[in-house]
Amino acid sequence: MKDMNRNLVMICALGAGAVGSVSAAPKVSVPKQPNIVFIMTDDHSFQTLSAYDRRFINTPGLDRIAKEGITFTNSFVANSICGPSRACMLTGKHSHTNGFRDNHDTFDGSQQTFPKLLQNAGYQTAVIGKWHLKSNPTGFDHWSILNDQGTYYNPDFIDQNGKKRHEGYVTNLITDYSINWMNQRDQSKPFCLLVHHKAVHRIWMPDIPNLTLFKDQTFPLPSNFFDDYSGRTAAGKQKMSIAKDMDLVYDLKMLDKEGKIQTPYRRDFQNGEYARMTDAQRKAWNEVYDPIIRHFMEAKLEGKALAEWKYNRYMQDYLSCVKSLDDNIARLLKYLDDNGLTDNTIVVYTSDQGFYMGEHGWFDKRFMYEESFRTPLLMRLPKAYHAQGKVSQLVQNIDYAPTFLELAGVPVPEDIQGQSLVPLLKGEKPENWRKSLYYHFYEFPGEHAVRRHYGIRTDRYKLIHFYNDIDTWELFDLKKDPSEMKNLIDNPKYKSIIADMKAQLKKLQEQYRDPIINQ
Ligand code: SGN
Ligand code: CA
Repeated sequence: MKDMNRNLVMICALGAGAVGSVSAAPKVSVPKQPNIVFIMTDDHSFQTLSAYDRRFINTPGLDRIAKEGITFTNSFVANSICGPSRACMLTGKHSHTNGFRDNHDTFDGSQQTFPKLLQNAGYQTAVIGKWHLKSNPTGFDHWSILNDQGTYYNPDFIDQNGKKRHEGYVTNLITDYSINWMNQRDQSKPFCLLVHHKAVHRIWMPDIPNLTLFKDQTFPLPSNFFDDYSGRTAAGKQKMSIAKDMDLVYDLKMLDKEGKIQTPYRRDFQNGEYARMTDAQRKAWNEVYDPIIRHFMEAKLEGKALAEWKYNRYMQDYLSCVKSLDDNIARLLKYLDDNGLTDNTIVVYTSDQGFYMGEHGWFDKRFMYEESFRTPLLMRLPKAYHAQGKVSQLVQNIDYAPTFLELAGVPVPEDIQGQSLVPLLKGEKPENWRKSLYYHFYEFPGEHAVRRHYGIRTDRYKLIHFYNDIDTWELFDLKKDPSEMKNLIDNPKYKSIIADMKAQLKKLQEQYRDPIINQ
């Protein structure tokens, strides 16, 4: 574990190219305008990426990025939900500043984004896959995006020519199209390619060859799976419980042909993903799921046994989707190798947020609790940078834009709120690096009923204020209570820490000019 907090990055070379100093010239020179391949997935938890956590699945494709690059061990989002997270990354600004607070908003594509700034600096830019910002992409020479959330099977893609159904499995298709684009790009320019996957978003539909991968496997329940939410009012009001809210047919695909399993979202599965399949896909699907459905019906599970069965079924499908992702990332890395691109391309891997794998009894995200506030972040720089190891400083997804700009030699505009990660990639420990993170989630009323909240996290403590239709505060001591089960807000021993955290929170809200302070 000591290793996890160690900064063992050596990048004497980094200063020579991207950050301006020429004193420590490396043997192999760093590219002045490196290519950038920015891979982002949807809802991929760090618990299911073996560079972070080995309990559930091996992900050699992703681990290769970690092994050959940097693993950020304290990586967080600013607002744990899709569209807002993407808007934070594109702009380097918090949600209240970029204007995209929840998934119902429409992104103002006329504003400054890092792809636009790179494009102006001579980069060829493209985005392929999930976009989910309602307005069409701006700042890209090429875009081919999924329709809204997209679908796993035979998805519709939208580009300048309109919407079209493409036959195949979404993770494979996004990788194919990314490779096709790199093949036909203008080779005289550096490029920035955003490969944005739909996986591992609900409803976790595995690709046909992976359907049986985890079929008979069971997984240890998280220790707080049967959390009663005592002392945490907002947590008790959510609707993202595996036991209560996860739909047997929609989420877990128990579509029995006799129609005995009637659930609120049965039709959504039947008329949605299931209906989109080709006959051959559906036949292969049924061959695997029909016996699972039969066993489930025979078992007549109830109470805790049913909750546990649902958890395992969820894990099986989710992990099978991660497997496709990992295989496709390995394929993309191999393409870079085979085409002489590995030594002049930065590869970044992240997710739009983390996800609950049964912790607190949940699926989904939204909360500022660790599992969804954190997100995986791996960066592989070209070899000449010598950037390898682990970085433990607090970083956030508003930092990616200034990092890409600095690495590309493009001046970082002053209004960007994130901080360039380049000093951390160089192995430095800057004195003035942020000591706390700011978070703000807005989507209430909304699906899963997670209340609006904002908060602050330091390396040790987390303070959250849930507001709107409730008014509750929570304080956690992450060292003593990493699973955030004990709200210390009324504990007199923490009085001065609470006062200090509240003062720091106010400062952050002033620094980032969040209008909430005026309400
Ligand atoms: C969909 C999902 C929700 C999920 C949101 C946001 N429901 O609405 O479970 O929280 O997306 O996810 S579904 O029935 O459509 O699957 S996000 O990653 O796009 O923000
Ligand atoms: Ca997401």
